[in-house]
Amino acid sequence: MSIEPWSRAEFEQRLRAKESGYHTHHPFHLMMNQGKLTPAQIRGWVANRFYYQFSIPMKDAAVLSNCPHREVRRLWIQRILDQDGTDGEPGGLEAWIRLGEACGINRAELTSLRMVLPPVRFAVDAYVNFARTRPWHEAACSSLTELFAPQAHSDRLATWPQHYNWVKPEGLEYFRSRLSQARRDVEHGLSVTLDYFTTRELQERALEILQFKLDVLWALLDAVQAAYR
Ligand code: AHQ
Repeated sequence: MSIEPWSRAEFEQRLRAKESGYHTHHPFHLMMNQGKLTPAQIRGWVANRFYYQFSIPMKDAAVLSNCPHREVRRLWIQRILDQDGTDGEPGGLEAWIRLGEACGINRAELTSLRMVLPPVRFAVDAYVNFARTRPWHEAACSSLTELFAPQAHSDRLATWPQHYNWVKPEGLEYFRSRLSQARRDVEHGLSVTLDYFTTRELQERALEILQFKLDVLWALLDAVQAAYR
């Protein structure tokens, strides 16, 4: 006997309820918001998160390469432009490199990826490989942790100037840029997820996928916290 699918509204609610496992609740992130991190810990976080940011455009290109629907690709491709930049715009990766410079990490050191910890590489590569090997709508669903990202960015914008005033203020530009970009991305990602995960079994799978991605983000902070005591 097949179980009835959740309504669209209930399915969305259950996706949003996964916020309780988001990395803003990780001890390292709580210490960040409370101003308890040392410069070395902030720099360790920036250098390791750079590997995540660096990998996002390749993840999104993997989604595009697996997606046969023009109307989805023409929206999804904007994510790559946001990060890699266009003629007029330096893009998110450049903004993250400038965050590194604002924290005292030089461009060559950050982009060399020499500071990236093995577990961080492992977690981020798992995310990129997920997008390469799973159907495109599963990879789209996995980006929905960004439902909760605007809160993370606004927390940083609210607390870093006060707690980490040694970081040059222009370095925070990346967080500002994501407030609107993340909201627009999740609007598309959510509508795709609600449209394509339509049976109860698929809806349960979507929650599993979201948990996988929450684990990627959580594992990244576990590694940074362990390495930068
Ligand atoms: O800066 C972030 C970003 O560009 C993305 C893309 C998106 C995805 O496709 O998985 N996820 C994501 C995230 C970004 N910043 C993280 C943060 O805490 O600053 C949050 C992260 C996410 O929620 O997945």
